[in-house]
Amino acid sequence: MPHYKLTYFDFDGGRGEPIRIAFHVAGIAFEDNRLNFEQFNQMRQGTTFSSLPVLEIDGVPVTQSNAICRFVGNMAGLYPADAMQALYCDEVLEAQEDLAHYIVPTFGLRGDELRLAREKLVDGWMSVYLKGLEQLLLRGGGHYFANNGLTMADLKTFVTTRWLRSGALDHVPTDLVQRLTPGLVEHQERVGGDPRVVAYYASRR
Ligand SMILES: N[C@@H](CCC(=O)N[C@@H](CS)C(=O)NCC(=O)O)C(=O)O
Repeated sequence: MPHYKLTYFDFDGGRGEPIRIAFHVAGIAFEDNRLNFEQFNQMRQGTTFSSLPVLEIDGVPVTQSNAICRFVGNMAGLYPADAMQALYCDEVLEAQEDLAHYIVPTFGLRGDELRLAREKLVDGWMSVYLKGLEQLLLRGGGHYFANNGLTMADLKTFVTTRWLRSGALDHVPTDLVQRLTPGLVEHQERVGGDPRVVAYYASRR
């Protein structure tokens, strides 16, 4: 078995979290290398694209969280073998990358500038992507996005909606997801209650 080392920020969210859950579901041991921002700044020049996550496989680094999701998802039985279902899964993964690119520029803002940017985001792209994701969930049957079961698409969306509902993002109302897309709240609860996901978080305690 190769040595897997996943380097990401030290919080239970973001682009690294679905990968950590999938490793646990796969039953594959991995080195969970969690960094704070100072540690990241010291090592960022050594990463391929000056960003995280980075998965090292026997010391060879690989980047791009969705590519890593597919790789680990395959090993965990969380990535569809059927090409059409894989397409549905990928669509959800990539949509959330788009959404992240709208959210990230607001991180450096403060005060009124932050409030205005976040309000625009909430009424604009965040609403567009949440509603779109709910549509994709309905296309998949309403419970899961693809393959009639848990896939990486569900794990990534679970991490995103949990974050949006947590209050961690100033000026993003914690009831936004519930108001706009109640199906995504039910989905978050469904995924969070999946025994495989429950077992992962139990292993973190
Ligand atoms: N497309 C890349 C994006 C990676 C990315 O932007 N990662 C963020 C953290 S989630 C990062 O390292 N940001 C550091 C920075 O912007 O300084 C992926 O999906 O892995």
